[in-house]
Amino acid sequence: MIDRTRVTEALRSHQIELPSWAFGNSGTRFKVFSQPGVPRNPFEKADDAAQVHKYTGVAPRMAVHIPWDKVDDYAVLAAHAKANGIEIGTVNSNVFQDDDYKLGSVCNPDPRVRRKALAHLMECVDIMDATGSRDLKLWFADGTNYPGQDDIAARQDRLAEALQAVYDRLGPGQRMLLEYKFFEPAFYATDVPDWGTSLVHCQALGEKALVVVDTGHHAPGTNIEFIVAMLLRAGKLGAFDFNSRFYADDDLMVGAADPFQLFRIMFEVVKADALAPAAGIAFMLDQCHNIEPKIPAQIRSVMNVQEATAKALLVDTDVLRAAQADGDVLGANAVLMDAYNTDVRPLLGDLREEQGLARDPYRAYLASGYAEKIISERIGGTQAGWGA
Ligand code: RM4
Ligand code: MN
Repeated sequence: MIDRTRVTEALRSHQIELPSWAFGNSGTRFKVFSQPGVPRNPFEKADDAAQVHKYTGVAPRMAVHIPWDKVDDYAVLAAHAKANGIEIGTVNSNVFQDDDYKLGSVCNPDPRVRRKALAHLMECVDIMDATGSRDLKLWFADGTNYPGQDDIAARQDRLAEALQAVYDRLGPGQRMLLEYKFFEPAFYATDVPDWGTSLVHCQALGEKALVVVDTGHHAPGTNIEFIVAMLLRAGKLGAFDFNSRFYADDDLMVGAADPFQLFRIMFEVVKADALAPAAGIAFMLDQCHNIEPKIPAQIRSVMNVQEATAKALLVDTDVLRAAQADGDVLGANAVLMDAYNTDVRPLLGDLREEQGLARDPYRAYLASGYAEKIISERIGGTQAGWGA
């Protein structure tokens, strides 16, 4: 029997972090389509992120990306977020949008470029000190396009050296999260292409270094929940970057391409009792909304994660374990599918209502008039976007 109180309590404690860049203009290398009302600075991004939290009740943090979210005083930005009911979350470094980084950042063969990249990573830790952020997220576009272009092993040594320097700079309570991506922008050998590479570096560094699983950063057909189970088992899962993709990394809304996969991932998390904030896993969205309106897309994404999580919590693990022990292949599979096929929207609606929220955050936001308000108010200035 499923204990409904346990399910709702778990859902209430689950938190999802929003990416500041989801609120700015974005696109492909072919075209960025601008949308009216898009934020012009990190403060307005925080205002929009706060709307997502206001209607969902489970998204109390916004991650920032440096330099896209560069401000003069990060404590002021943190205070602005706080006044709107949210906090500044993970600090994302950006060592991929400078001409100097053509051949890589911390893995670059040129020591001058490596020093420049490292200085940026250190600056990100300074920002964490000012915002009170716990996590530094590292994603490197480093890699090579042609065999022989650079020495694969030497690049790993340079990477390890930079990671160690950042690790040593972390203050108490701060962590670093190393993200992997199998290809793009590098097309031959990415320097952190997979969870194995990330894990090896994190294990060498110590307990403050953890792996990030970006769901869009795997080859088609990869069993992501297996990776999640392995990292949880090793105590090395630090965060998720949720999104979905049909082909390459497109940062589509999480749960849009494969809600069943998202359920399977969340089931591993639930089984490991790793849902609550105390477990130390940051459940972040890493998405861009190129053609759809941004705030509603973030709300929809949060709802998608909640729905997958609710279904994962509904798996009758006692019955499942018994079926597994009996070697009842179909019975065990049916337990999982029963949970997955449950319509959890009424349950989530009840939960929101108990918290004084609308049953459907998406519709409540649309009816609120906020979208019309920002379109009329945010006139002039430069809209935030990639590289801004
Ligand atoms: C990268 C990676 C990072 C994100 C940037 C915007 O592909 O996923 O997590 O910060 O994109
Ligand atoms: Mn990511």
